[in-house]
Amino acid sequence: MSKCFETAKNFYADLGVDVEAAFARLDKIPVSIHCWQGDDVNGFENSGELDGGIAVTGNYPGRARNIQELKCDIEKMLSLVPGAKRLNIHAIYADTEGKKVERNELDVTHFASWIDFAKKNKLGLDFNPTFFAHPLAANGTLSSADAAVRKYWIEHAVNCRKIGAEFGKQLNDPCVTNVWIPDGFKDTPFDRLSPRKRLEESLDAIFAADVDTKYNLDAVESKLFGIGAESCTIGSHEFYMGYAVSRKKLLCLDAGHFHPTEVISDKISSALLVLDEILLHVSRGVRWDSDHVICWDTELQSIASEIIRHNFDRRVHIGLDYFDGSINRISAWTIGARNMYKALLFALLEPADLLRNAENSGDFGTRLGIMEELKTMPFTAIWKEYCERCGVPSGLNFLDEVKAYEKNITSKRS
Ligand code: RNT
Ligand code: ZN
Repeated sequence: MSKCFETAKNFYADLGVDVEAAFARLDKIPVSIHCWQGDDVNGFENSGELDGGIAVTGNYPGRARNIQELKCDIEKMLSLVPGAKRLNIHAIYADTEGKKVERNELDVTHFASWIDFAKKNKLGLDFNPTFFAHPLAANGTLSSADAAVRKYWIEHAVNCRKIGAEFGKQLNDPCVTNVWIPDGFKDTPFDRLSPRKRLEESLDAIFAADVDTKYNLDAVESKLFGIGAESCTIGSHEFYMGYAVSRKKLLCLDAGHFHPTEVISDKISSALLVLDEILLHVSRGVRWDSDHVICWDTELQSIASEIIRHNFDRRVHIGLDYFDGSINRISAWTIGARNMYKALLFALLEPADLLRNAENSGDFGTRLGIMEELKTMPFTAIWKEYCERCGVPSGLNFLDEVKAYEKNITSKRS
């Protein structure tokens, strides 16, 4: 234990904050890290370009080209990130050993190697049906006017819920299976209602299939707009908020899926008044849903603080969702994930009693004073100690590891 840590701990103790208790609580808050930062949301189907209104920009060399490379990269990234971790995968990451398997024919056998990987690395698994990068997704999926198209995607989603339940069962840790669809219109539609009715019907059909909620939790993700769907997104916030509340599903709030000045940190407390649990896709939009690597900025801190202040540790499932192909992907992944834990730790070090008392007595000057003072507290020493206890690099030395890995592994990929 470093002298710096001891001193820092005392600074926090003076405010009534127990650093050891903060560490113990953080150890139990899992963050679900997405697999798709490693390969620009490509997956292994080779079915074509990424579409659905999402885009990865940049062509930094070294993208994982197959499942072995991706798993190797994930393990590298995990070794650089402290805390309890889960892994979030998409249906397009099925391990079909080179065989073409239609998405409505996927089953858990195609993910057996991911279950082994999760066991080996002591990870819970989360899952997503993939409703994009597929010829049948060109004109809508679950809201399509074509019944055959809807049927295909309903079957895919049902399969994915069953796969999710198998993950939950085999890992003895429930899986969150999240539905996001890209459906929408580039130009102003005449009828916004009919596609929404069809989406509602399709979702009801998907969730009618009997899947054990002990092992699989269903989430639905809203969006404001996507590229090529600028004028109307069928699965809007209002649509899914109503759907999640009326069907008792998890609502997924993605930080990049709202108007640029709208923040999801402000939505958590309202959503949890009417929902048991929610899912977050922690991301960073820059002007649009650009999925930039998450920085330790005000909004990230506010998201973490909302969870910690109200003891939502179990009710908020924290997932990450960003993808940047313009910088070393392992650093992108690692920096974003470390920031999430950093924000959670910072939130855990708030003198909650002092702040609550100040607020409750109407002393907002004291509240502001404490909040500002916290920004110059010796947080670095606490963060470094937490990383060390987790056996991961505590500072910029994580970049040395990324560099060495790049030299020996990723730079050799063409
Ligand atoms: C798209 C959604 C969705 C995807 C992933 C890959 O805007 O955010 O969550 O990013 O499923
Ligand atoms: Zn998302």
